[in-house]
Amino acid sequence: MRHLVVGTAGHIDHGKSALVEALTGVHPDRLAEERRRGITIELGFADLPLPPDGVVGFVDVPGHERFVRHMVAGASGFDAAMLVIAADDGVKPQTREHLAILSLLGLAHGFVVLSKSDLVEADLLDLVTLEARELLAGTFLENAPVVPASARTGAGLNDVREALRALLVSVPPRAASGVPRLAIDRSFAMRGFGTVVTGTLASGALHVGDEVEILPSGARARVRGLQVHKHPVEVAGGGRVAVNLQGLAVRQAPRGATLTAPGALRPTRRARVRVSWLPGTPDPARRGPVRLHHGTSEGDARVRLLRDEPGIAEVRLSAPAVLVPGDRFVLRRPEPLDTIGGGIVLDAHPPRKKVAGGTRPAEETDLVGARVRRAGLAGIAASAVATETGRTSDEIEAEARHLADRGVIVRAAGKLFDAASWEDAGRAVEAELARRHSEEPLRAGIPREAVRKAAVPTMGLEAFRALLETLVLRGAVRLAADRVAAAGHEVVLDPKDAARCDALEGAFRRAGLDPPDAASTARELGGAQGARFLDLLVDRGRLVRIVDGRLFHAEALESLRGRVRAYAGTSSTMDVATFKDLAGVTRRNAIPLLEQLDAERVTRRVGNVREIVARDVTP
Ligand SMILES: Nc1nc2c(ncn2[C@@H]2O[C@H](COP(=O)(O)OP(=O)(O)O)[C@@H](O)[C@H]2O)c(=O)[nH]1
Ligand SMILES: [Mg+2]
Repeated sequence: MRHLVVGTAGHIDHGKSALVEALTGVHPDRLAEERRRGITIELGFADLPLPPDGVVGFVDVPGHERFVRHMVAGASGFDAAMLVIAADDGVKPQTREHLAILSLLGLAHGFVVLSKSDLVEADLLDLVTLEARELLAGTFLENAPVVPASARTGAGLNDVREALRALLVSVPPRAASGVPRLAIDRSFAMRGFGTVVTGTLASGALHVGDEVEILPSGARARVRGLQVHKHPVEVAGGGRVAVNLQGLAVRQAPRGATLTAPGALRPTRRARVRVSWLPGTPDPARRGPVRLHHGTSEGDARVRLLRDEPGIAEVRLSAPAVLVPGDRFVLRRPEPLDTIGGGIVLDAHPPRKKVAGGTRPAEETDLVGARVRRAGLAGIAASAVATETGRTSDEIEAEARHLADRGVIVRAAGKLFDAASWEDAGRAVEAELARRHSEEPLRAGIPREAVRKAAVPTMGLEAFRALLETLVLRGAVRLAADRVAAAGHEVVLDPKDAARCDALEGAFRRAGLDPPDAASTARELGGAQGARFLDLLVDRGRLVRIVDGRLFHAEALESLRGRVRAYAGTSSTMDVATFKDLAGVTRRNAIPLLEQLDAERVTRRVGNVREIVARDVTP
């Protein structure tokens, strides 16, 4: 069944609470003090079933100027508004202020009641209707019905009900998709049940049994029970919701806090916003300290207008708030107390500095793309984009796929990268390789980590590996072990150097598993460039540096592996003495060679023996 949250609005004593009572039979003033003084202080709640179309849940707000903040807290959860203007009193300050607040909060639906119609003659009613129309011109209520009614005589109440019914069938339901978000407007302990919080579910859905998080505190709890407009449900996807929380004290879930899914959102103290001021707001008030009302929370804030971007500002909050792009807020000044403006959140986690290259951070239309651009070569996980933008990881993943298909972003190593930055990174790697190759023409390959640090230091190891793989696929680079080289790079030796290099290799080949001391052999056979030739032989895979740092000829090691694998036909394990005989090496060489085979996962050490892991398939 359709549930619609309709909030009252209007000046004090204009008959809002009386109208709600006349319609629902429930007096919305809950507090003893409210009844004694005859004024509404807190939000009141009452339901009006309108079968077969659904239920209207009224949120009755106080009209007194001192309690406007309670009105703002309630208004953030309205689906539609019922603006009440007393026919015998006309438009008054809080009529205007409430209408301004509803407009700033982006409300789009509602109607007007000219209340206490029993107190005026027809011609006066016409006059007030004119006054109301003038007030509504240019607002979201411009074309809304204006309905005269009397809570006292009941005149016009049917018209009010029909206006409500029209809203019930026409106002689009809130998105049950996305991150569940409920701004808590009441929290209390219920005997035998524990903590109950209420509010309007702005997006997403809640299920009985869900784990939830209260922000900004981060306290966790479990949903024990749910009610929508006072009816127990298993799943709530909009409307006024009461949530019974298990494992949480009332004070841990106060009004103003946000109930959401664990880890789905991140509180912030800074936001980039589009701000609009109510007419007549003086400049100092715009700059001065303000109260920022958002959802059911409020706090001190400062607004810094950005000189080169009209209408855009950065707000700094004195305490963390749960803001999400697209959220509306209201700004009030403390002295004299008044609503001065409001706006819409563009980016709840803006960068500290302007991004080099002048790309604007997070425009409303391109939240994912902008965040990915900003992340640069560090990349950003879809889950991080989700918590900063208030959307689910699934939604971000879907958009990322879409952007990747269009070639705007690149998905690699579990992160999202800006395609242009990714291309730049590839070019930086190629440029670095070209530079290193020309500096050290005798080196067949450059250690990957050295290339990463020089070319793309902000890129993570895994992303860099992925980048190299794309460059390999493009035929731009070649990989060998932990080295990388430009695809076109060849080490060209003159005949004399080639002979020296061959001699050096020959010495290691002949020595087999008892290799000579590398440094002195290199000097002896390779001359001044000897060390370079050794590197070259390693790069070319002719020599292999084993775990203890010594160099062996690759063929000697390969034949050793073959012998070990073949031995697996005799026994699956092998002790050091057996290995010594098998390899024909001294004990001094046996231990490091075994450790090398362990590292290569040819063997595995189990106590004092080796298990042969990599066995010949055919004996
Ligand atoms: N004559 C008349 N008095 C009304 C009507 N509605 C409310 N009142 C009176 O107006 C006063 C203020 O009403 P209330 O509902 O508390 O106003 P609120 O501050 O807007 O909630 C009360 O004394 C009501 O009895 C009405 O339709 N006709
Ligand atoms: Mg009232």
